[in-house]
Amino acid sequence: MKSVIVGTAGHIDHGKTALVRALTGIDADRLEEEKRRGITIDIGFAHLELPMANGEMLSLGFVDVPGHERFVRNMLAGVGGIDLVLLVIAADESIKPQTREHFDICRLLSIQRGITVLTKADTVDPETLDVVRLEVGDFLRGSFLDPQNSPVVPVSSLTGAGIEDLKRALVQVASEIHTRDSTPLPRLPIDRVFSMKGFGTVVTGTLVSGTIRKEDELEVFPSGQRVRVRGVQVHGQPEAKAQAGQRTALNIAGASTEDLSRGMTLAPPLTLRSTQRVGVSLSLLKSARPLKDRARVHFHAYTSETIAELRLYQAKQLRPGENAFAQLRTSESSLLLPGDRFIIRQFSPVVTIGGGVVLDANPQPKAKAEQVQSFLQALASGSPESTLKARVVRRADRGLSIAEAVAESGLPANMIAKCLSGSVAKGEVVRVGDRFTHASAFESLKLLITATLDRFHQKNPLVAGISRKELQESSAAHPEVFSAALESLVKAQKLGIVGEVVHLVGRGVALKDEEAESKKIIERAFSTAGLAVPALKDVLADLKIDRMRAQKIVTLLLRDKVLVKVSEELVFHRSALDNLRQQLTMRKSKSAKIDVAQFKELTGVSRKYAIPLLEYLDRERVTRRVGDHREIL
Ligand SMILES: Nc1nc2c(ncn2[C@@H]2O[C@H](COP(=O)(O)OP(=O)(O)OP(=O)(O)O)[C@@H](O)[C@H]2O)c(=O)[nH]1
Ligand SMILES: [Mg+2]
Repeated sequence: MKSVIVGTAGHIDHGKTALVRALTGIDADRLEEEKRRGITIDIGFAHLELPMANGEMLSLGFVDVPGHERFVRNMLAGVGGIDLVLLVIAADESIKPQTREHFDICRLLSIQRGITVLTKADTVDPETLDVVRLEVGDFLRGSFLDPQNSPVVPVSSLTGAGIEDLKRALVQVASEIHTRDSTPLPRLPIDRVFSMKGFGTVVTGTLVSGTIRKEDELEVFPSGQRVRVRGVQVHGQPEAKAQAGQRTALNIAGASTEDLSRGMTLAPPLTLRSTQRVGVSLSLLKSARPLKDRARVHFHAYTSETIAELRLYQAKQLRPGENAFAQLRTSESSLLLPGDRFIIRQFSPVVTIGGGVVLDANPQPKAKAEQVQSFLQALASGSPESTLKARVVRRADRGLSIAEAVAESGLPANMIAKCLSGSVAKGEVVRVGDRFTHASAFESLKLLITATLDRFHQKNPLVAGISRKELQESSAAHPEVFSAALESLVKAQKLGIVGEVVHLVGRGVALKDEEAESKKIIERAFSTAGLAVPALKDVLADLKIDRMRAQKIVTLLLRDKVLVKVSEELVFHRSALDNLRQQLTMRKSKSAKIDVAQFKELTGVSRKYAIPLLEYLDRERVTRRVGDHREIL
């Protein structure tokens, strides 16, 4: 059975509740105070089944809203999930302030279809009714309720005149509405919470997407509490499941009425995230005052309501009638997903000033304004495929996992893989396990890896390569994406991996056996010599390898500070110099002064070594020359 949610809209006392009763036989004013005062305060509900032209039944769920200007926020809680609006205008009063405001809200929420109902037709003569028709026609021209494409039906809820015409119009318009897709993740914005004897906690709402079944586990957003669905009711009847577009009541286990309230949302556990920042496309009404960057506004989405601060990307203010991409920072978290419509109202005095659509509920920290704007542009104009691709591009070499894509888009996991499969096949997107990376980011990562290796090899000609871990830490890439990039470079024979060490092919060749052995010989010759070092050329002359290769090894030992050059001719082992420093520090406790003779005596070296060593120590600021002796510092 096709289910459509019908909402009323219109000025106070124009006959919305009376109309719903004339259609359904149900009084949607359920509160005692409403009955006493004869006005609607909070949203009320009713339902009706009508046969369609094809013989199938049509299920209509009604959300009746209050017209009083003080209760617009309650109206907003009801209007969020509706498919079709009945714009109620009393024939004896015509267009009034909340006619305009409710109509603006419907347009801003992008409600696609509706019927204009001229109520209280019994109270005016035919000429007056014609005048009202003309006025209303002018008012609605060019909108989704333009009388050229959408019915205008005069009725009297008192006499019943026109009610059958209205039912026919409802069937006609409702049958043209696309059935909501019940496959995406279910989301139920809560509009009422109460406790029922023998049942416990009950929540109601319009199921805006997906399907909820008995025994489903759900998460409460933003509190994070887990609940279980004990029972499902649709229009007061127990059902095995509720589907998108149905007024739904759930009997809940795991939460009390105090834990839950209007504005919270029920959705599958561990898949989505609440947010306090959303990238949006925002429209300001022509009737609004200019809205400055950083202005505070009331933010309404589905049944939730919070305060938000506006962040504009380009201008300092948004002028009446303008649209812009912007970020809204809400004071409270709520569950919002791309495609969700919202309304903003002026902070004070509170009037509706604009609204729009959520494009991105996961703004990335520190993103540049221009990048964000072009990203939002791509989201605003794209299909699920292209918007997902834009999300992949945004994540660069961090990649976008399926779980992240689900949380960002609200699409179920199987849809994500399906949407991206075309791009993967074309090579535009690289899939690594459960993660997607745009091909250009993947190529850049490979370039970054080879450039890092190239720099490393240049600086370290005698080192085999860079450790895989160190190389990975030099990039921000996701480890899985990084590994895939390495693998791809290995496959392309650009680089090699030996154990944990990565090198560019043809570079960073490890020391050959005889070179490694020679390195050891040189090192040993100097470490055993202490300060009485041999001449470097003598040590090298004894090696089995040629002079060029021997010189390479010395360069390496000097670079790694195993050997230290004290003068053109003299090279010492680091350990010998460390010992010397220690000796001097110990001597300092006796006397801070030392001359060349005393130095020779202390170290046992000849004058040929003593002078260069003392000059080296001066340079190292271990000693300072004062006249013909040194001061130990
Ligand atoms: N004569 C006549 N009176 C009507 C008609 N429809 C509603 N009324 C009367 O108008 C008054 C207001 O009707 P409601 O249906 O409560 O108006 P409403 O639009 O729901 O008002 P709010 O919910 O407070 O915004 C009631 O006294 C109704 O009996 C109608 O078609 N003809
Ligand atoms: Mg009412």
